[in-house]
Amino acid sequence: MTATKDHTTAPIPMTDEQKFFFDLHGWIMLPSVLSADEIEPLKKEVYDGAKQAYQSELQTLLDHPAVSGILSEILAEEPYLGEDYYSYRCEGSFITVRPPGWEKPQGTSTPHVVRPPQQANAMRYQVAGNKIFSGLTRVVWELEEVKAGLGGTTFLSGSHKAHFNYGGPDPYRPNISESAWEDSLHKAMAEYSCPAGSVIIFTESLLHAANDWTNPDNARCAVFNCYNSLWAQWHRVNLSHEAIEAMPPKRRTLFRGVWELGGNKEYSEDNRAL
Ligand SMILES: O=C(O)CCC(=O)C(=O)O
Ligand SMILES: [Fe+2]
Repeated sequence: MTATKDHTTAPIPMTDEQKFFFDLHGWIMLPSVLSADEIEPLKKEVYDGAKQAYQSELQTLLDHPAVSGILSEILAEEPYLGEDYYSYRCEGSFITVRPPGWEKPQGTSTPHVVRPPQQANAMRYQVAGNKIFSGLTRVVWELEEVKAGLGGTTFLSGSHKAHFNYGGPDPYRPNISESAWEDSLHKAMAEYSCPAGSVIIFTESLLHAANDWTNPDNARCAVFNCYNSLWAQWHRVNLSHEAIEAMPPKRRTLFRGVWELGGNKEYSEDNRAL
């Protein structure tokens, strides 16, 4: 697969088992999606300084068949699916390299969400008509091994469906700061171990946190891509028309404008999300 061509492998459908656990926990891990040969050039780009997955080989992760079937399942519905365009949007990407001893930042180390799922809003996780709608959704590509307890992202499984707030002073606050039971919430966070080349997918309605990277054996080298429904946008898209235009046609549709009435299937300079 080269960055200049669209993927030729069809999106891999989400399995019933994946749906069950994504709904139950709010996140799933797909182990060893990439082979060692596939990981190497991606890692090289990251260690050479790439900060986002919009360029070179890294952009092939944006719509990798292992995640595009799942994203269609959890962000789109039948009438909006098509072969030539994606049925969900990409609205952000960042890359992080965390050497052994890297210390967690103030903000994202507090378990947080996009919006607390106890209130109705367009970003939140929902299930209706036997269908998941994940809202703002994150896909993390781990390009180095992650060992549980040594610095991967942690999750409060099930909290994407919590009906009660986190015990803090403000029900609209999108994190657990000042909660009377902050310690027990921290203790309840789930961890994962995974080989290099694995993927984690989570709804941003789930409490999640960044952690100190204490694994002495390797850095954390992770690509964080963010997705949303065709009808909703959270982040400003920080990507030029030229960068999108350089992508193959189907991949470009990840960046089209946020509207649907009458059909919105192609990307163009005047039909892009800003
Ligand atoms: O840095 C991390 O491990 C967590 C990042 C995060 O909060 C997010 O992707 O929304
Ligand atoms: Fe986050």
